[in-house]
Amino acid sequence: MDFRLAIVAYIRHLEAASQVKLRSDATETAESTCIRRSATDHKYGKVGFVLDRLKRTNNRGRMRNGGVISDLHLLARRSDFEAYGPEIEEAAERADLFVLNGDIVDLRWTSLPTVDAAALEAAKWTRLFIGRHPRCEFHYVCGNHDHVRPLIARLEDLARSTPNLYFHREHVRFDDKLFLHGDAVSAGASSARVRRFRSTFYNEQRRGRLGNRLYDLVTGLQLHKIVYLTNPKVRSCRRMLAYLEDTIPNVRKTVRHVYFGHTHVPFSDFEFKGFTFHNTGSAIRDLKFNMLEFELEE
Ligand SMILES: [Mn+2]
Repeated sequence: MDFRLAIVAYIRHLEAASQVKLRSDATETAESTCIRRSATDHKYGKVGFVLDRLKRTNNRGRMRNGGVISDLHLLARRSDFEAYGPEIEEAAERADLFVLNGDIVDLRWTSLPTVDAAALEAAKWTRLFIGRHPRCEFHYVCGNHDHVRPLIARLEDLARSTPNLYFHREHVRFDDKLFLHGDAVSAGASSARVRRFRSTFYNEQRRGRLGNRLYDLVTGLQLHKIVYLTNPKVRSCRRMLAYLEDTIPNVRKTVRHVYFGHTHVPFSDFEFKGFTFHNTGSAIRDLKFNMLEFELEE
C-alpha cells in the first residue's frame, strides 16, 4: 500500500515538474513556443493547447493581428497573383495569424505539364511563403480547387512537418470569427453536398490546350466578370447562412463574423441576419482582390 502511494506521489511530482517546465517556456518568444508545440504533440493535442494558452498569456495586453486572403488561383495562367505579392508579404509580416482561405492553388488551369508537378510546385510556394514569416501562424483552409488528391497529400505532409502551419479541410474558427472557403454557395447547404461538389475536383486533370484557349478567350473578353451578376452578395450570404446552420452546432452563439471567398465578389462588413459577412475576392486578372485584416482579443 505504501509502495503504491509512493508511486502516486512520484508521478504527481513529475507532473508538477513538467508544469514548471512549461511555465518557464512561456518566458521565451512566441516563435520558440510555436516550434516546441509541434515538436511535442501535434496541433490540437493537450500539450499544444496548454502552450497556446501560455503563448496568449505571454502576449497579454496586446491584440493579435490577423490577415486573410483567398482565391489566388496560383499556377493558373489567369492568376494576377504577382501584382499582389508585396501587399501579401507585408500583411503576413504584420500578422500573428494568417488564413489562406481556399483556392490558393488552381491545378485545373495550370501551365505545368501535370497535376502532380503543379502540386509539388504549389507545396513549394506554400513552404517558402510560410518560411519567410516564421513568427506568424498560418492556417490553410481547403477550397474546392485545392481539393485535389496530390495537393492535399502534400499540404497535409507540409503541415505535419511545419510548426507554424495548420491545414483544415472545412473551416477554422478563432473567437467569434469563422473562416471557410465558401464553396457551399455553389454546392448547397450541407456537408454532404460540399463533399460531393469537391469530389469532382479530387482526381483533377489539367485542362488541355483547347480548354485553356477558350478560357483565355473568356478572360480576354472580360466575360468572367459575369460573377458580379451571377453571385450577388445577398444570395451568397443567404446560402452561406443555410450551410452554417446545417453544419455548425450553435453557430449563432459562437460565430459573429464569417470570412469566405469562392464567389470572387469582394465585400466587407456586410450585416445579414445577425452575422457580419466578408468576402476576400479573387486575384484572377481583372477581378477584385480583397485581402482583409482583423484583430483577435487575447
Ligand atoms: Mn472556390
